[in-house]
Amino acid sequence: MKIASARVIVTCPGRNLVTLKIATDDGLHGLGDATLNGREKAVVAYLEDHVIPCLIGRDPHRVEDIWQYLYKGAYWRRGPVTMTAIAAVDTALWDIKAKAAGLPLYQLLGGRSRDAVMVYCHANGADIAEAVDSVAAHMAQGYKAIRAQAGVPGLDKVYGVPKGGAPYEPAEKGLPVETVWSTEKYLDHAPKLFETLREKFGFGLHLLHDVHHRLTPIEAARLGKALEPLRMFWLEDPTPAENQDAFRLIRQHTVTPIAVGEVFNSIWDCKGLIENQLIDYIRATVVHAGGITHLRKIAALAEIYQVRTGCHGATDLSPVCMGAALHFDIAVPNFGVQEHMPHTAETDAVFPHAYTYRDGFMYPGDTPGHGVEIDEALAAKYPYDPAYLPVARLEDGTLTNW
Ligand code: GCO
Ligand code: MG
Repeated sequence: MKIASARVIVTCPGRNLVTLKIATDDGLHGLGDATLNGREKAVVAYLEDHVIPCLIGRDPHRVEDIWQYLYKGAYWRRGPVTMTAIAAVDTALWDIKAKAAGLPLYQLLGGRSRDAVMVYCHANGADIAEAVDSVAAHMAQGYKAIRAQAGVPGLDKVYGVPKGGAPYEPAEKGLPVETVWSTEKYLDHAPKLFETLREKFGFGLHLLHDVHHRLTPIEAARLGKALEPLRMFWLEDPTPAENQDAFRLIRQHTVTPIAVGEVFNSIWDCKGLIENQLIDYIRATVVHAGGITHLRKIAALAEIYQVRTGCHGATDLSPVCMGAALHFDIAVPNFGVQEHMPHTAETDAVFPHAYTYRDGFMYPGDTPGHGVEIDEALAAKYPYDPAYLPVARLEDGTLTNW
């Protein structure tokens, strides 16, 4: 079997999504997600100009060799654009391999380690009362793990909290929107949300919270300590992780579990955090961390340090990534939880899929491959529409982490 062709498909059924489709001379095809939120066209060019010409004629079964070829062969290693492009190829090749075998992808990854994949959803509100209602509504849908975010008094726009009750979507049309951030206003308010949630709903529910890289290590330590009695499932991205040692300070002060890694793209980004047991959950996922091939290596490293997986699964990761992630999740021994932000109905129609949600859990399905396809005619009806993540400034105008 040989790779006969490969194409990049860009579609915007509510948000921009990039898909790589690889076809073989045997008539099989595989799909890989190549979406890098706000930088979509960079990955499109990387794939079209530099990767696809090198793929034609290769044996698609040689998944590891092609991964090494694209990683080592570029000389310029790592980085989100490169690793997203490699991930797209890798996911499409695993899809082809599993289809050729007539098996769901998880069977090629060692088979199921569990019956179902626990997922967490997003609950949010303009204030604590609204966030409480949103948590109640998600509990009614069966979710066992819920991420809660609430507006902060004195701040107009807060990460994770949409305006007007719409589902949260991080990217906005047009050039980047500027938002204002105040750590002082947030830091005293955040514990109140979780105190209220525990008072209302007790401790039988997993609660998660995303700090979205906003705090310094000592501020993060303070928040972790304040949240300790509320027994969080995790506190996510408490501080930026370029300097992995920053997490030592957080760890010295709190036993609140820490989750990091949605922006990571290689094992080198998380090596120190895992080996020094500075985190509890690693959030790298298929599309931004080099595909199934590389993510398995990250998970294997994490396993020996009792760090569990918690794959990123926001709406900017397409259904193709979600499908592949669910096969990974159900197979990997040290699975923790999977993020689930449901896509719009338009997106689900463009990407028919075998995966399903039921009562707090997701199931990858048993279709050969990763179980996600693309309706190209429908995809063509939604042309690319530039959108960006917001930027954040402090109240004095200083640019800060969004
Ligand atoms: C999450 C993330 C997202 C990101 C988004 C960026 O935990 O789901 O933080 O909301 O901000 O995926 O593209
Ligand atoms: Mg996050």
